[in-house]
Order: sequence, then structure tokens, then C-alpha cells
Amino acid sequence: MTDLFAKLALDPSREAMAEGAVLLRGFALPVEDQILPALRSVVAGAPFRHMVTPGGYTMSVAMSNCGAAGWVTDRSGYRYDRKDPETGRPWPALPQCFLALATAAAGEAGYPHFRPDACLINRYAPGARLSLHQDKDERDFLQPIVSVSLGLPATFQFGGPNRSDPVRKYALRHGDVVVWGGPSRLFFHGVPELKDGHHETLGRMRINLTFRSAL
Ligand code: MD3
Ligand code: FE
Repeated sequence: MTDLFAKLALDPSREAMAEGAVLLRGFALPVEDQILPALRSVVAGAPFRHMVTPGGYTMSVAMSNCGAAGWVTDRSGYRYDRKDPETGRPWPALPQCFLALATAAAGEAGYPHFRPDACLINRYAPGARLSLHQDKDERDFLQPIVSVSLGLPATFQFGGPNRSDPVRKYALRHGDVVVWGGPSRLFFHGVPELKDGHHETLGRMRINLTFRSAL
């Protein structure tokens, strides 16, 4: 564990995407050998599933969660739930290396007190997409969200506080970490259809981890 912090302390390349949004290119690469096995063990306990929106659509993105709470949707609405509705059991705990990565990234972006209690895990197969939305189901919008991209690259669409605001496009690649704080925390965002491809460790797949202070 000690060398994890030594590796993360290496000077990351950072870009500002919007007010409060800090892109740390490749920030997760030094710890991917810890993240990927931990991810496998989480989804062994809480398998990926395609959830249904309140409007009755089945999401093309498959999801799971770990942490004290998980984000879920069904016909009754969106919410954070302490239990996996598929199994009735609590979600798997946040792996130590997930927590260390998320808190280190938040620290780099100026949020030294970020302590996520939920991690939503999104799995994209080619063709899967996430339409433009805001993340508003968390209790405290002053806390940032930290996202970690793994596997196939995606185009990410980032707009503004109103749905009709123009969007800008960014490529998010394997190992990229973004901290979404300040005004950007409530900006509209989405992922258009994932292009087919092959990633050397994850194959035909993109995984996105989003760490949240939900409760
Ligand atoms: C900006 N996930 O899980 S990651 C989500 O690639 C979500 O799976 C996308 O949007 C994905 O809610 C985008 C980047 C991201 C995540 C959360 C945000 C950007 C954000 C929350 C607020 C603002
Ligand atoms: Fe989102």
C-alpha cells in the first residue's frame, strides 16, 4: 500500500475542462493493477445489471455499485439505496485501493476532505450510451464527484447548467480521472454511443467508476 501513495504523488498532468472540473490524464494508470482485481471482486458480489428508468426504458449501460450506498433506478424513481435490490444484501464495501485513488484525485483538485460513500460502476459495450443528464440524487452538491475511466475510450459530452446549453466534447481514455466540483458539479453531461474497439486489458468494454458523497 505504501508505494501506492508514492506513485500517486507523481506530478499528474492536469487540464481544466470547466470551472471546477479538473482532468487528471492517466492518474489511475499507476494503480490499475490494484483497481482491476478489486473491480472483479466487487462485481462477483454485485453483478452488472441493466436497470429500468422511471419512464420504463432499460438502460444500455450495465451498472453495479460498491460502498455504503448504491445508485439505483426502477419504475418508482432514482435513489441511493444501502442494499442491492437484486440480492437484498448490502453493496460490497469500497475496496481500499478505490478509496485511496478517489481521495488522492480529489486532494489534487483541492478537495482534501472528500470521503465518498458510494461508487457507481458503469459498463459500456459498443453502442451503449448515457443520455444528457445532471447528477442530483446526492445530498451535498458542495462535495465533488470523482470519475475514473477504464478500457475503451469514450467521447464525453459536457454542457452547462441548462439542458439547452451547448456541449463540448472530450475524449476520456483508460486511466483518466476527472474531479467534478464547483459549478461543474451540476452541469449536464452524457456519453454518446460507444465506438467498437479492443482494449488490451478490458477487451470490447469501457468501465467508468464514479465516486460520490451520497448519504
Ligand atoms: C459531471 N457517468 O455515472 S463520467 C454518471 O462515463 C455518469 O459513465 C458517465 O455521468 C460515464 O452519472 C460520465 C464523467 C462524469 C461523472 C459524473 C459527473 C461527469 C460528471 C457528475 C457531475 C458533473
Ligand atoms: Fe452523471
